[in-house]
Amino acid sequence: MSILDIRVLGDPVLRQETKVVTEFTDELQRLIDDMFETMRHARGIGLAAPQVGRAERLAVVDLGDDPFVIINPEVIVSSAARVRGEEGCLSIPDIYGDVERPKSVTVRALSRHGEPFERDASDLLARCVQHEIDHLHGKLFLDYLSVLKRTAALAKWKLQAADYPGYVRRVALETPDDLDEHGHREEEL
Ligand code: K2U
Ligand code: ZN
Repeated sequence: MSILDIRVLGDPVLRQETKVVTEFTDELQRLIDDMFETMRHARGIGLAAPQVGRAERLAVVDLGDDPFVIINPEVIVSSAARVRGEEGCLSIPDIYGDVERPKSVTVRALSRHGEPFERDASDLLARCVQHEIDHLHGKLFLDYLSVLKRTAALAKWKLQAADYPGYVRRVALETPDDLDEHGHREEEL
């Protein structure tokens, strides 16, 4: 498995529509495994294929105890109840904003082996799957912010965009939070 580079704001791939997955090849399985490893290294709980520069309509999700893949996902039920919550994005590091979304959703998707399933989600899991499905249609959480908040977020992003030449975030070179600068885990000290 590999840790992939993450594409950041400004890369056109994040604004493109993805392609429906029709073939469940060994290469697709490798991409899925690499996306899980990349998401975990970047301390995320979700990751969509465009974020690693791929056009497949798929995302991986893992809040910590139940990893799953959503391929060609659609939200088929949304609750009338909506909640606001803070969101960030692995493709827009260090930028956060409040987004209002349905509190609960039902998602219809294919598994990594092409089997159809439906899954209910609420709270953080619902927010995550909606955030990932947005990625598959070129939508980012910034798009939900007020003009004022989005302008402020983009101004802040411009100050740090130079850290990501070519709109690439080299996740493999990043030190996970629980390692010190020597690569030792805190409890090893
Ligand atoms: O798609 C991504 O960029 C990963 C997102 C998914 C997400 C965004 C907002 C709310 C929930 C999930 C995050 O950057 S993953 C980072 C994270 C970790 C714990 C809780 C919330 C966000
Ligand atoms: Zn994101």
